Amino acid sequence: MPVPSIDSLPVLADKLESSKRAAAYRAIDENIDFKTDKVIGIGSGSTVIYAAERLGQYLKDSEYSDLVSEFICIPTGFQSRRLILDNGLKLGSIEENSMIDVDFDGADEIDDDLNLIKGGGACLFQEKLVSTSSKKFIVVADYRKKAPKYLSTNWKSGIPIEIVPSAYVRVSDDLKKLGAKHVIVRQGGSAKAGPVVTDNNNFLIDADFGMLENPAQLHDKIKALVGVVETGLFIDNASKAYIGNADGTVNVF
Ligand code: ABF
Repeated sequence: MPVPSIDSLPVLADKLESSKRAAAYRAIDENIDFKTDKVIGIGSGSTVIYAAERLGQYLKDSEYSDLVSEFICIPTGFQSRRLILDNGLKLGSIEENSMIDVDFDGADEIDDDLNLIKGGGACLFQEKLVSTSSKKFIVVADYRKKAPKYLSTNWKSGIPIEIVPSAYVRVSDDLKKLGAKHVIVRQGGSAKAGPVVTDNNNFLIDADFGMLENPAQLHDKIKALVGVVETGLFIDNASKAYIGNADGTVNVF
């Protein structure tokens, strides 16, 4: 079955979903070299669902199927493992494929310099491992994710930071000394659930630092704290961002 052209797709009733689909489909169409790329990173979140779906469409197209069936897809967590398998793609591991050709992943916020906040889905460590192991890192997002200029942690839950569980008090105190206005250890769905535990058996802290005029410097300071595994600030890492609009058009930054 030939890959449906983006222009011929049925309109989705939900504008947000349309924007996510348009961004992800175009990102796949424009950033994979089907002849030379072999290892593909598949990130997490609701936008990357459409990236995996698009790759699944290429897999069913006789012109591409032999090449796509050989692609090895590297996940960033449980959800993306399922996305890869559910779309008929070959699941691989970063242990066996430490050099990735192109990675597709979502973001919580994107600034003018393509610095990102990620980690709302609690997979930030694997997402950073995969994106920084990739020759190209393509961000796919809807229109709500573009910051006017700078990243700002006020409107949402802050900068996600993965930490060693026993260090949560110490890191929380140190983050406040660095200027965080609010610091919370992310909790599970119910009052009884306790802290969210990542795939690496760590906790997550969400730290509100307001507007981030120098995210690189803040990342370095947070990363240097004892107990911090990784931050959700992705600095100088993204190659391009595909941001879908409500009308189905896409802006590429
Ligand atoms: C993951 O999914 C996270 O890093 C980020 O928090 C989130 C983006 O999700 P969505 O595509 O649902 O907006 O990539």
